[in-house]
Amino acid sequence: MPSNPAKAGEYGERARCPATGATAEPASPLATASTASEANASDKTGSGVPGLGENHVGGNLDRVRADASGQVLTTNQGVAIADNQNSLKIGLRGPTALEDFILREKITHFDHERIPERVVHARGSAAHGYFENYQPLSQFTRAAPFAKAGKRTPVFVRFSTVAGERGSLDTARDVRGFAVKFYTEEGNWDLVGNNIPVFFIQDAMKFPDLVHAVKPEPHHGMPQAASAHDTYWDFVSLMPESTHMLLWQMSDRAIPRSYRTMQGFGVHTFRLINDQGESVFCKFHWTPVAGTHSLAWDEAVKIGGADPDFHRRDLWEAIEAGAYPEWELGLQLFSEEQAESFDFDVLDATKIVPEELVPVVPVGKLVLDRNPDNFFAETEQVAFCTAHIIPGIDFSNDPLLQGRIHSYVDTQISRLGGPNFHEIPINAPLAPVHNNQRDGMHRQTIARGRVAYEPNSLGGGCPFQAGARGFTSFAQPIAEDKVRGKPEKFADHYSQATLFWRSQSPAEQRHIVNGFCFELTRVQVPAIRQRVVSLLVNVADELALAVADGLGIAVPPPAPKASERDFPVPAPSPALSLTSYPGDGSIKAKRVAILVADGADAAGVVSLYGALLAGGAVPRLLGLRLGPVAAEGRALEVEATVSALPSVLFDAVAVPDGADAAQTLANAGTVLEFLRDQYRHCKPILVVGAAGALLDKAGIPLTLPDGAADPALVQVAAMDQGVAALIDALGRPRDHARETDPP
Ligand code: HDE
Repeated sequence: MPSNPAKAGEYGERARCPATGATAEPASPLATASTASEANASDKTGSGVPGLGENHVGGNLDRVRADASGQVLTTNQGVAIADNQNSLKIGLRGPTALEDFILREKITHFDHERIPERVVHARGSAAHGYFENYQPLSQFTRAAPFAKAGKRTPVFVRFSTVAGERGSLDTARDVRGFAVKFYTEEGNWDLVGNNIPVFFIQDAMKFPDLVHAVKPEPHHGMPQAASAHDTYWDFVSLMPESTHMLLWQMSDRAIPRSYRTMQGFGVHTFRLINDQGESVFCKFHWTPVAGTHSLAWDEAVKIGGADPDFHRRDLWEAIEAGAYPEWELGLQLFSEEQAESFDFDVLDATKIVPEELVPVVPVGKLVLDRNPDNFFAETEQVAFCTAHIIPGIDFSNDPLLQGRIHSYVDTQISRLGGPNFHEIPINAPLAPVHNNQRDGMHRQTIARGRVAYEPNSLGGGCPFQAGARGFTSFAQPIAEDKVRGKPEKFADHYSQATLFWRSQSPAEQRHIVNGFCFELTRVQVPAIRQRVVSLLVNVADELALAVADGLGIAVPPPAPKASERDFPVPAPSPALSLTSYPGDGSIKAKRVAILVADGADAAGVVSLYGALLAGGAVPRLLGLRLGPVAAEGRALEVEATVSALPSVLFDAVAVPDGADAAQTLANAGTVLEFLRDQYRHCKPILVVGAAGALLDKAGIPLTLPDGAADPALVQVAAMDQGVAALIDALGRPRDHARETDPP
């Protein structure tokens, strides 16, 4: 069928069926119809929610969705293509004719199918979903998503790393972007946040410097997706305001287990404004329902090789499996007077507002329940802009935020090829768009009439101003000198770094020290290492000492402070430790390796497999080779080998009973290494009956280093005694008590 029904009458019978080709007869498009559409449908069944042609975003994507099922191949002009194998030649062995418009169109389009990647946050993954509001917040804001209890607003959310290029690995040590586009009926609101609540710098003026320092060094283009190099540490060591952020970046926050298990933060102080024009300050927090979980550094490095798409795959597969990722949105609301009373400046993005000062109030939840149909059209072309705000929300004067308001719109103009990127379907608001902006590259809208100015009489004065219904900036009185400089409290570079350090568990502190040691060991210039440690002296003596020790240097004198003033360090804040977010105990979408070989206890495997599936986990049978293994009268099918899907790709491992199987597995170095990595990375291990011998062979201690029982090491005589304990351990955060180096 012609793809454009409005033009159907213009096509004759001959256009329907391509001419028989010289080498192969094209299958009848009608004959392929059912198969093709089934293939397409099954592709999406896991998403649970809308199939092709349905869309949460209220239909603005439907208009442009294409489905080739049952359709004939055409050019971009809709001309049916008879032969997609051969170019047009002058004689079978002769040159190709310049007139071959079909070849030229195909190659030309291909030649131009890449767009520039994002200058930062190039590597990312995204999903559709919704935000559901708990209670009306009209006392504080007139923003549409918060208007009613139970109100759902469609969203598109993109997670990203910052430094790596588009094809770089997911598990680099890096900040993660957490950008949410709310398609509200009052226009699009983009909350473009990160998974860390503070930032490296205080003023937008320094952003290009920061990014140039962290990106691959310009002379040789190395390293990729890594901050462990001289230019980065040179810059931050000369920018003491980055110290607080450095502690977060060296912590486990920078190596999340998945996008589903990390927090998100708006970072800056924003304003909420109600119908009366009254304003409160606001900080935005996203807290994952599944809890905050991170990787071990050794694991992150190994995953980089085993599956560079680890986070992308996790997000995609969880949504396909119906284990929809969820976060709760919390707000910290405070008045201007409260802000004045704080020891820090709320306009300084290197500072948090401790939850002990202003509690986080839960106001709604975010659910991601549908994968994009097309990575390029949606995930790549989505344009988040901090300038996209709606009535009821406003900026604060945070100088970092002020610079962002310009940057995001600006960067899309070159990345997406002009000023009409708002018309790209994924960016188009649900709210109607009417203004007098016209033309430009790639304009889609056909604006009717001769009036493109305001005021006008020829167009009846339309489109007209909305007055009080429209966006109104908060009328903040300002009487100040125009200056370049910073407010006094911005000079406090260390008190919150110390607060963060003191709020970490011993294991978290160990990891921070290891993070600094790893990164600074990669730094070649000793003076840079020295300078970083001199910053840490101002944070905590024991931190500076441990890092200096790891680098084999003496602790240097503290870096000079920017202010003589003594900024108090608040009491430790539990909310700053990842241990405060254990999650809901769910095992949904967690991956469990079941190691099998000939002679494995089939009944045990089947019961474990079933219990894991019932809890929403993803069990995989792993062995030394693919195919069936004989297991007490029945065949178990090995789905992958331990070398193809190594230990780091699983959240837990189980080895069922069976003397022969245990013997075979114990003789394989890859299996022992698999178990050691599970142990080293503090993941649950279940061994049943004869499989217990593998622990000894792998050198895995049965108790924790302090002699206590290891709750994540389940050794039982029969499978039915161990399933519940494994599932329980799988639902809990990893217990780092096991961590020994080397194990
Ligand atoms: Fe960004 N940032 N940023 N940033 N940022 C971009 O916009 C910028 C900052 C963040 O998934 C760029 O579309 C400046 C803080 C995310 O598409 C660019 C400054 C936070 C994303 C840009 C900052 C962020 C970006 C590059 C300092 C956390 C990815 C491509 C003044 C609150 C969004 C693009 C996505 C992307 C500029 C600092 C988060 C160049 C100038 C602070 C999550 O416009």
